[in-house]
Amino acid sequence: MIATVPTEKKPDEVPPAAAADGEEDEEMEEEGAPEAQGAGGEGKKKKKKKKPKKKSKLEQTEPPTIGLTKLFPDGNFPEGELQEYKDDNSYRTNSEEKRYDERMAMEDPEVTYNNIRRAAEVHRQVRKYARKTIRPGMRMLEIADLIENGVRNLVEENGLESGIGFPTGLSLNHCAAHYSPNSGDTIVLGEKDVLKVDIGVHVKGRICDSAFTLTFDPTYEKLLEAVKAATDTGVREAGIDVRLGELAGYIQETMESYEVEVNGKVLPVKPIENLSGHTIAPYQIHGGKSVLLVKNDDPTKMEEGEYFAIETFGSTGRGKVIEQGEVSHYARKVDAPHVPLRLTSAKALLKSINKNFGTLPWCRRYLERAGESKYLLALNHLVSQGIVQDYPPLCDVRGSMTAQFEHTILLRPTRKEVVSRGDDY
Ligand code: 57R
Ligand code: CO
Repeated sequence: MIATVPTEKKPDEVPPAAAADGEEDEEMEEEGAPEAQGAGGEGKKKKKKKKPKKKSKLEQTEPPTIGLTKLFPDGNFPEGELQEYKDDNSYRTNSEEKRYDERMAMEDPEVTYNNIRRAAEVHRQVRKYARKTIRPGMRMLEIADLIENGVRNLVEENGLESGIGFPTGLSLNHCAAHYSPNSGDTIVLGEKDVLKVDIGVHVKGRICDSAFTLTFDPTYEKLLEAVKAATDTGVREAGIDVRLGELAGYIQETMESYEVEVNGKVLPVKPIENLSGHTIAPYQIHGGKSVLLVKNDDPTKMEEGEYFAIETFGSTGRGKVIEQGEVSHYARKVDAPHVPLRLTSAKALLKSINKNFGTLPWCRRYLERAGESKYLLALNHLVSQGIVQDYPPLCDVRGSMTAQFEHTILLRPTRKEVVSRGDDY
């Protein structure tokens, strides 16, 4: 048998597998036949109606259930929105050295951007379903479940490797942050409510922290517009070597350029002075740097390689929040003191917290889901011993309305990547 270099592929040489799904045949048939029979087309065989190409691409279901590693089998997840650095960091865009650093980053499992991108794609797909499904009349517990089931399915929850990044924030009206329903919560979403949906997704501790605001009547549309614009200003003006106090000034300027007319009364939109964006570190939602929303003299600079949650909060009230209501949000302190625990139940609870959450934030429902019950005494003991931090809901004055929009950005060596950007916000 003389080995010849094959000239052109003869039909029966298609690898057996492909033939099976008839996809190829379709092609072949399509391609071959008509042309072959001379351009004149005499005796032209009637063109068989091409049945629609069976889309091989797996589509996400509704509600979302398919793990994203199934939808992105090559493990490469979509890059976010790219924004170039300005001024004396604009050289980075085409810097060979910085491009090299990024290639190295992508090869390093600790630094690769693929983890945050996978978390961000989960975030986009879950919020897409949430935005079209959340409606007045639904219980807050129901809304929390639909979001958390989506996140757990799509991120293919696997202990501390991948899962929910922090408690689903569903703060309403004058409450701006850190409210999530506890078991037994009976609150129902109302027609006139302004709902902040703050969702966290993590892959190997890289947390995608992004939030949006929903309202079901036009009264506060302008408030949402103001806060969305302020967050986009923060995202646009963020960059390597940018000082946090200055960035806060740009955010404040945009926010205060808006006003809202409510029942004929014109109200200024105020940035909430004691809330902030923040750096995000592996398994740590607050990495230590805060991006406040009112101009200040914080000279701290943003640095290459940092992850920032750029979030702004606007209010028609005092523009200041206080801790109010029942606590749902908790997190073990990163630098928790190693104090001897007298309460054995507290020792056991801490063991469960370390196993299930480590330093990732959690809420009471997640503790119950991990099998804990009658834990409140032990939990309050861990809080009083300074081992666990409690995060009560943060609210402006009753009657005021607050809104939030948030994106996670990555300060890559060559450019800024808004990893959580979507076609919705
Ligand atoms: O992002 C326990 C969580 N965060 C979830 C998120 O800003 C966070 O207080 C923390 O679950 C814990 C704030 N800034 C002062 C430091 C000036 C709040 C508001 C936004 C939020 C929810 C946040 C804040 N602090 N940490 C992240
Ligand atoms: Co945040």
